Amino acid sequence: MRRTRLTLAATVAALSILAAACGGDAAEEPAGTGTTGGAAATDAGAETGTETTGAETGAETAGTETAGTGGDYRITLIPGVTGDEFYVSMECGAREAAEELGVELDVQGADTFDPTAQTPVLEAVLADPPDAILIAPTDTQALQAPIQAAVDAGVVVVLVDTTLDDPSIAASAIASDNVEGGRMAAEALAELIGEEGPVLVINVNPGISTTDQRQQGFEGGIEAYENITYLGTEFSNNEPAQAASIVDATLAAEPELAGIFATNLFSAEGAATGIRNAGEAGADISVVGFDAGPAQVDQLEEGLVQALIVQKPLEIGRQGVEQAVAALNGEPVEAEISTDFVTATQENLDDEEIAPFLYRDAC
Ligand code: T6T
Repeated sequence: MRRTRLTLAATVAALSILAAACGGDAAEEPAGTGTTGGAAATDAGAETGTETTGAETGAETAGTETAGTGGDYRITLIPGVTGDEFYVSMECGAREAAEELGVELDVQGADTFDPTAQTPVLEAVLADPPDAILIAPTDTQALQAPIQAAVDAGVVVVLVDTTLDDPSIAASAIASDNVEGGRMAAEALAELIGEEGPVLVINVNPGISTTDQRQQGFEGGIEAYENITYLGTEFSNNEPAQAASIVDATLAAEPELAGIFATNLFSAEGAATGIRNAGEAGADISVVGFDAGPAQVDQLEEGLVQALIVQKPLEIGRQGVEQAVAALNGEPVEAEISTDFVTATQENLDDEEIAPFLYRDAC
């Protein structure tokens, strides 16, 4: 099968400069031990640096304890879904910060990325309210009222990864610059396909802030290429099998398909499976995926995917705990923190600027 080999060196260099301009890109050294089991609380260490941009907004004075660092605070992390290596890596960063600051961290999550599954998890957590929660809301609207209930119960809320229609109820919101990530994906895909041909986006579901923004950034970026036809966006419901079927159906209708941007880990894994299943018919299609779970890295090595836009979930988790503790201590917090990306290709996977950011399946 012929795969479009990577010619992304120039793009990666340009994007690195851009990323540096947008918030720095110093090397971080994650390393950890222990276990992570989705909703199970575990102790683990992880090293990650913190280079982010954000607007400092003065003190939030939630919480009543006056500990020097972490006091006896209890913090619960509620990821978008359990078993997703993006959130596992976020947990690792949160655990490291919790250990350093001397706070107790518990992780509770639903096993599907779905507001109807996540809301009862949040409600159960609030039955015995912790001092703070870090939460990745699975829908910008549906989680607004349940999270407001947490705030009303006196819990400090920090949004991690995804956000709400009105994030002002949270002490802090920490996320990748997802519009920029989508734009980076458009640029990488355009280069891979020689700036011409039909391209498709495989997204998760509408209403998720992160992936909506990636789609938006991609659409904004791709319209600059007059010989690229944007076929639109299909939704995978976070199911790899559904993403693979989308590739199959699109190829049947559009055999000249040149490229795919898949906006998250499961969509990208499924897109790559779809390409593999297509055999020769998929041989010339380039795929740019978001995230960097172990299976995605394998697919990159196999040549089914040509580039991965890699987030920094360890950093998001670490900063989430730091901001929560600052808020609980009545110290200044940053209302919004934006983290950057690296772009992984077959050629640079082992580089020290890339390898530390690949996601973990355990802390
Ligand atoms: O891409 C991440 C996360 O940023 C997004 O909000 C949901 O999907 C992932 O967890 C990957 O599966």
